[in-house]
Amino acid sequence: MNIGIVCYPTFGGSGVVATELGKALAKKGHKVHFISYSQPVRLDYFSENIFYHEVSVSDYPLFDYQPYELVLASKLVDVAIFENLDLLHVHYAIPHASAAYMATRILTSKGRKVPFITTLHGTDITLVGKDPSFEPVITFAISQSDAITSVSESLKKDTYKHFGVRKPIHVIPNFVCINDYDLLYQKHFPESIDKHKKHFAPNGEKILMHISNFRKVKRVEDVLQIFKLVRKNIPVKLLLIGDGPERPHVERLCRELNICEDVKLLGKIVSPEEYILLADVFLLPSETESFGLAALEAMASHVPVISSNAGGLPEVNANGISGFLSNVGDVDAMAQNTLSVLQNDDTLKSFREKAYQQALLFDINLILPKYEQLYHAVIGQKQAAIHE
Ligand code: GMT
Repeated sequence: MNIGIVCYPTFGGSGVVATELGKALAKKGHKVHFISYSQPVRLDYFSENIFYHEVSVSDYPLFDYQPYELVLASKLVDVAIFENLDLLHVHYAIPHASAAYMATRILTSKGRKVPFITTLHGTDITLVGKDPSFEPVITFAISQSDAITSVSESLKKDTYKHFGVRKPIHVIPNFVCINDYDLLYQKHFPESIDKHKKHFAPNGEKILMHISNFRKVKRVEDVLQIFKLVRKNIPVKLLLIGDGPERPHVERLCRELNICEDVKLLGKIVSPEEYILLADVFLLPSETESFGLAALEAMASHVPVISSNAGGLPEVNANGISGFLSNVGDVDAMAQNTLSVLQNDDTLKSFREKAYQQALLFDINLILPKYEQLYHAVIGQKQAAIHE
């Protein structure tokens, strides 16, 4: 197949999933055209099957706001015709679904039928999309998609609840390439992991880790509160990876809680996988989380997860198995759970193994065929419609 993938190129989970999906499709022989306003951060290599088309928006002085969506729609038309695309797969509804809708209608007017699939990732539904300033357009564009997917049952439910969408939504969970994680683990375990752990935890302290975009919804302040409670009981260090609007607040709170000497903010890291290997426990106390890709990446790295039970997290983190779930904001329970995972080496080892086993359920080899099947179905439907 010849597939156009539209995504955000940044560190966010939707861009990561879209890029990893495209790379895996290309490995299976499909031609994959990434279309975005800059090269996706995880698009770290090119092959004969991978192409990148940049959407560049000119800076006309007339506009206070540059019309990115229109430029994207025009680019989609251009790439679809020139590259003879079989379908478009857009990740994150805003504004990708409406741009794809417009592009496919323009293509129809030119006698080309190109279906589009919208994958809902989370905040496009739970936060931004619900906003009345977007809602009518989002509802319409999602409903006009030839197929809709969501990354969890929870997000599917939220979409039906908040939007007037009537079409079926296919749940296709996010994934990791277990083989890549295995290779990395085998390369570093145990010598190199121990060596690098010493860098951050010189006296054998346990390492807690959190990775996010430091937005309010991630409740990074809860991470600090959990850490403080755990630190009262056992020697620990906290590594924070990522950056975003909450960072100054997080830095202030570190000082207020008097924990700065044991907390390290590492900022944005393009490939955090090597760092995750250093963690003993991964913390994700989010307010809402449609899936929690970061939690899955931790589990694939043999790291148990202490998380909230928001959104799709219970579909990813198996309570009492790969880690523990607690109500949003219950930092006492999350600290207790962290301590119970870390209570002794055998318990930690067992949680590590079970976290990894749970991650195997989300291996790309199990998930990729679900997308391929959907692509075939959607292309087939479109062709049948042409011949009617
Ligand atoms: O986590 C974020 O805020 C980024 C956001 C995105 O769209 O890039 O993540 C969402 O999509 C990820 C990939 O499907 C999911 O793993 C995250 O759970 C989801 N974030 C939220 O729902 C808050």
